[in-house]
Amino acid sequence: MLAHPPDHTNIITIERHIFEEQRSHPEATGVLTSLLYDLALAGKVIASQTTRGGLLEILGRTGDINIQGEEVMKLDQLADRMIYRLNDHTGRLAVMASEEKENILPIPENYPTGKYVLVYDPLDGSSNIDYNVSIGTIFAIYRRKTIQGHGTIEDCLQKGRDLVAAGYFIYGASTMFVYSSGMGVHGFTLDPSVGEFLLTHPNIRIPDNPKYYSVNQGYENHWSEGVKRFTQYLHGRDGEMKGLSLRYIGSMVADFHRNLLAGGIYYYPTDSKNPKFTSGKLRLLYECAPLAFIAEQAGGYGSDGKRNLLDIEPTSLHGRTPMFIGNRGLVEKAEEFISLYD
Ligand code: AFP
Repeated sequence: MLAHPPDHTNIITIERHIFEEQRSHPEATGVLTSLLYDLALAGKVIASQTTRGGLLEILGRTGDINIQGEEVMKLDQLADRMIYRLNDHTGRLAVMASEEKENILPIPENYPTGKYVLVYDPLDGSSNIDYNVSIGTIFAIYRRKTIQGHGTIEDCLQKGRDLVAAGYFIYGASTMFVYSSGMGVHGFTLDPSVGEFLLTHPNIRIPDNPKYYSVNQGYENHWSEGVKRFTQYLHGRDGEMKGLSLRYIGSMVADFHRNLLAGGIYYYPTDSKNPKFTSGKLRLLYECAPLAFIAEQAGGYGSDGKRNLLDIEPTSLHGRTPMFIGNRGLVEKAEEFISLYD
């Protein structure tokens, strides 16, 4: 017999954590708790598929018919479908919207609707899949604006300030689930041996002393004067600060997650030479607003270079915006350079 048996009371599963957060809201009905738990399940299923990424090459290519007579799906389509299917029948949602789909995703007629709205980017950084680099899923939950029945686009087009909860999964060396429902940011790591997310990073705060800046510096020639000068500032050229190290994965969830834990800034500014990205590349609804919510809950800040991303009202499902996110001081510095030089 062990002299000191392990103390299992210190092991906090995602279920226990979400439930305990709910208890501090006496008015809560438990619907949000269940919704977050549904998402945790979706994350586990997607994680199990991402680890099989390279096997598609030998087990079947996208578009092939597999042994069960089903079409082999790309991982991003699979993730998209998984999140939708796990949430379409629960009666918790009025409507969904996915970065993968042009229009809103209604709840099927034969299922009940609920009071929340889910918007998600099923697989962010998907161009990295073929190279076995970390990728992620981002989600955001709003309260519906319409009163009843099937939700509409109006329910989806809400500003980040109105978020009820947001989070992401990162599929990396381990799978993590990081979320906030407005009471700080908490990170869970999937223990694959028991198939459960366990609390490993309670109350995440962005460290005051940043270490990294993350940007695709290959586009530097296309940036505005303000963004160029801000980048030089990060290099420590004007002597005001010690230069930061550059780390850029090209999967925003992974870049954001590292900077959240280590301190730093991620940015994707406008690109004057690429007509597709003159208003930035990243989508306000699916990527920028949810991560800005997390950043703010962790003591950081997300901006489009001029204003708080959480205050921008989306006008379309797939609208893009420039984004600067991470340590508050650094993001405010970016705004300062942009207002001085652009
Ligand atoms: P993909 O999902 O098409 O790979 O795009 C990823 C992304 O939206 C974001 O996660 C990255 O940080 C950014 O684009 C990378 O874009 P660049 O390749 O232009 O640097």
